Amino acid sequence: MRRAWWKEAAVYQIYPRSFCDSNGDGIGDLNGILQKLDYLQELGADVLWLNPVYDSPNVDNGYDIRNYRAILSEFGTMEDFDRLLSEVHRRGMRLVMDLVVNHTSDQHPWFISSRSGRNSPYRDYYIWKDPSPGGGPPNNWGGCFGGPAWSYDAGSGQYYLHLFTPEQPDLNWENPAVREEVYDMMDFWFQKGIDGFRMDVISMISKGGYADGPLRPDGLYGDYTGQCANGPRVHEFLKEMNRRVLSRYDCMTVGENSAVTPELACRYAGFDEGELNMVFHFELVDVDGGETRRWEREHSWKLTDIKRVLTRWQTILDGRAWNTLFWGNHDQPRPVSRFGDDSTEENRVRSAKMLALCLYLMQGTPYIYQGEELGMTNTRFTGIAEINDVQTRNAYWERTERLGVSHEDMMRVVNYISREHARTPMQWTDGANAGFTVGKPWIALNPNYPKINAQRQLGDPDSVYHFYRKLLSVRKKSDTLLYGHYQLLLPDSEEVYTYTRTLGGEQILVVCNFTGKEAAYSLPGGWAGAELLLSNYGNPCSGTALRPFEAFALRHS
Ligand code: TEU
Ligand code: CA
Repeated sequence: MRRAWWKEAAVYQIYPRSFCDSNGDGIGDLNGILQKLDYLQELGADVLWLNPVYDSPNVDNGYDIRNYRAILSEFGTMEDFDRLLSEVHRRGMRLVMDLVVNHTSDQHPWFISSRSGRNSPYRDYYIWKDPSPGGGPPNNWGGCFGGPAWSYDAGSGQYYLHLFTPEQPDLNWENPAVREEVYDMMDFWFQKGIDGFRMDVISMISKGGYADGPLRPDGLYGDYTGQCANGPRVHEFLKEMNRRVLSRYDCMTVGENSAVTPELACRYAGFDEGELNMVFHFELVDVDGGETRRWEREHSWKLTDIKRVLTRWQTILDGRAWNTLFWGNHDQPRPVSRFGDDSTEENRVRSAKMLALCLYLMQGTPYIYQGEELGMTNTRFTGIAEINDVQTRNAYWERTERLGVSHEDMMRVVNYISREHARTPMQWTDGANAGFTVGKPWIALNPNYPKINAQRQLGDPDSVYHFYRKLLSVRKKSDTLLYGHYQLLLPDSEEVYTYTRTLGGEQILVVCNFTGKEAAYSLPGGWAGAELLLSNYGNPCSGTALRPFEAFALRHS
């Protein structure tokens, strides 16, 4: 058991644009976050991760960075940032920034110069290729957010690569000067005192060739994943980054790694590899096809698939690397609507608590996305005009216009899976605009805020909020929960997820009913009379059945 503060911490993810607006312009900002630090500390958040707050034209809400060393003016100033950082530290919490270095904005000075001509000193900062011999883009790759992954520049007669939108050109990591710039910039933020980075699509920085990819399910473009994810030099680059920057600070790092397996995670985040501390994988949020088949009609999941994924990650990483635990983030719909049940108030509250107990008592660092601790739900969209997110908008147009999907079918999928659900403002009170802003919010609120809000839950000891608080404190006080081995029980049940955590002579039993009905269950031998650590019903399981969405943890030594 190797202790580390980032293994024992709980991370709270803040989407600054939608968290709290301090000056009435309808956009959340740094001073808004500052106002809520007591709330976050009370909850038990140890680390705050901020989605990008850098200067950006906001084509992809900050994931298109124009200046890595400046704060977006809508969010405040560098003085505001410095004050926020010192107030976070004063409370004994830590602050982690988003590092977006697979690509920049097309408005970044490097790209403006790069695009100015083949002789620009910055030309090789990006990935430029000649047209294919028959004319047209160098290969068939499609961008992650629709359209081709290449855009033509008439001035120089070449194409540049962008795995996301055309306004997010990919940096050329083969160029050592690019890597130096990145390390320098990271150093700039560490010198300010930040405590780490969440690294955006970091598994994509090394490209392994430019051949056509297999056609995607939509048939429109080729898939670049095989050549761009986990490319040939990615470990070399991360080891270099670690040597040059990360190893010099007491920091935490988490890579966002699409297409990562547990075996690969042991390389990226292996204890002795000298790369990253943890990685996000997408196998859990992909059990309903939500990543690979995001815009397809049907989405459903099975509890046995969830168990299979989590058990593989819990088992393979144990003792070798460290897990991240998350049900959602700013790119995913709300977990309670997706994996729980938001159809009645009773089920919403119970299932939100059950999901938290089930996942956050596993081995790994919990990542709680803002509003999850209130059991915030998906909202309802009736048309694409209500949606800001570039991914959802592009998918809507591509699929309705080019693939003939009907508006109704497309909106049904959007209402299930769009990442816009996660971006409706944080619900603080039952007052105007949920207390998020006194102005006009940049994005519509979920109309359920008069019922679901922080103020109300703070005053209710049975709320989802208080359950999260208790859960995080129970986790932090128990070495068995932090470091114990995981073992799955009842692998074939589609109703009950149950597992143990064991360390030395102590064992903890976790039992969760994933259904809104009673589920047959009896405690394994020896557990009757064990200490109840936590339950979403407030009392131990009775008899031979679990109540709807019942979840509890027992300890015995
Ligand atoms: O997302 C990476 C990524 O792979 C996305 O395609 C993700 O699967 C998708 O958004 C799910 O809806 C990261 C950021 O988290 C995302 O917000 C950015 O838009 C993207 O990178 C580009 O920087
Ligand atoms: Ca504001």
